[in-house]
Amino acid sequence: MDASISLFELGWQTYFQQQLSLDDLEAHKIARVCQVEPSNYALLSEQGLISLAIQSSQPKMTIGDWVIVNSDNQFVRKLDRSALFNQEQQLIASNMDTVLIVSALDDNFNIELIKRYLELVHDAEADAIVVLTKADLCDEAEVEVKRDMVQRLNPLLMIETVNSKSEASLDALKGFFKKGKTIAILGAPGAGKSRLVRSLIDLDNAHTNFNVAQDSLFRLPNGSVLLDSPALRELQANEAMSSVSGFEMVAKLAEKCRFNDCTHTNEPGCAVRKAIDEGELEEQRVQAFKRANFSYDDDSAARSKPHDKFHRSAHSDARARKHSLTE
Ligand SMILES: Nc1nc2c(ncn2[C@@H]2O[C@H](COP(=O)(O)OP(=O)(O)OP(=O)(O)O)[C@@H](O)[C@H]2O)c(=O)[nH]1
Ligand SMILES: [Mg+2]
Ligand SMILES: [Zn+2]
Repeated sequence: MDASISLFELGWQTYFQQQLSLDDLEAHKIARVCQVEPSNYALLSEQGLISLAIQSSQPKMTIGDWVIVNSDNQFVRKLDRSALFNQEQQLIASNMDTVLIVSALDDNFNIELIKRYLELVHDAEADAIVVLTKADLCDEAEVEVKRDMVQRLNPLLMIETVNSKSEASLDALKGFFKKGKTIAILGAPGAGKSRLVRSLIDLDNAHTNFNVAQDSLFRLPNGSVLLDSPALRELQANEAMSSVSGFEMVAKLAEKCRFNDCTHTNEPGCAVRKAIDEGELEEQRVQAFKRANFSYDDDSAARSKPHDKFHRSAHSDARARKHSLTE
């Protein structure tokens, strides 16, 4: 354990500072959950690693949470969160400022999955940056088309294109990592997440991680913190799987439609409509499939109207307030 660790290096921000009482400042310790085990939490603090037994009297906590403990390392309280990923009552990660949504530009490019990840990030009340990887595997025109497709989801969305042949493309991203920011990553298997992290982490710096078993918090350049955990990896993989399998189902049915260019709206002999009518397929899935496949030609509605939800999210008052405190 690195003894010289400061709260700021762990991602501490004004938003949390403002929740402290005089007692906290004089007698208590501040720590951040970096690992959740079956019977205890591992907490990182300026005083080192703390093991906190999980008790039913405590609120449920997750990786990223800030916790106040007393001088005997007993739980005092959990600080309010600035962001939270949770699914079906399961807490997955908290207090991440920015989530990188990583997607490859090659044949695995999946606009529907990017959209789904954006929804998760929006619900978590964090900011999203879409990182499109493997630009070296597509020609420039294709990169532009795919990039536009993502931008259409939200005109204010930050998008960075990177490729492993040119480290220069990472500079824009690196510039974004500010001291005290906590970053998380979402992306399908093979999207290039590990490669991205490897190129972002300062390998010359021996203190890249916080030396905790099963590291969940890593140091990024400029003093930001990368939050990673098994639960987060499970979440991103599940989303990727359901997105792909849902699409495959629609694609398989579409092969059985009478017309090759069937739009699955009202054509006779449409196998997709039949499956919907018989309750075997959700209309939503089909709409998603169409958006992902035909959005250049026949989804003009989506083109002229940015996705309401993401659009709103960019202007959310609560978030504006929260972030203005941390700047
Ligand atoms: N050509 C090219 N290959 C890349 C790029 N980024 C990643 N790759 C390759 O894609 C493969 C998968 O990359 P990873 O970084 O392991 O992907 P990941 O998202 O961490 O995958 P999982 O850990 O399985 O979820 C590796 O063979 C990388 O070398 C890129 O920009 N260009
Ligand atoms: Mg990986
Ligand atoms: Zn059809």
